[in-house]
Amino acid sequence: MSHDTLFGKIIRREIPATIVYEDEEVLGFKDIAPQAPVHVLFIPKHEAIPTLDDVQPEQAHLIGKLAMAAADYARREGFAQDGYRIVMNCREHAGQTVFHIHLHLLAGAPLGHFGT
Ligand code: DGP
Repeated sequence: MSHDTLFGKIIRREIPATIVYEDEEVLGFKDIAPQAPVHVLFIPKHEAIPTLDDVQPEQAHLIGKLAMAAADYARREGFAQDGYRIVMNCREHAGQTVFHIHLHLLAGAPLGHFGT
């Protein structure tokens, strides 16, 4: 699926980002507008899927890859024991603004509860 967004430009290094994690399938970079002391976005590098609702069964493993990348990063950076939150926004009511699926990792302080 080809659906280019500014995250595609970050993957291709066409626009700058602070990249903090990379493996074969996943790129992790700091959010430009952090909502917590640690706020990193994890995205699939090879498939630009617009939303979670567009993920096909054969692509489902990518969601696990994003979560495992976030967990690996948390362990590596030393805040896994204190804890963290992962969030994926889907479409308008969740406030999704970039239509290339991404997992938010939020950490570094106690986080407020959320919902509305
Ligand atoms: P969402 O609301 O789930 O679609 O979150 C998109 C996030 O992307 C938002 O927290 C801000 C971040 N963001 C938007 N543009 C850029 C950018 O150019 N660079 C970086 N690093 N983050 C961006």
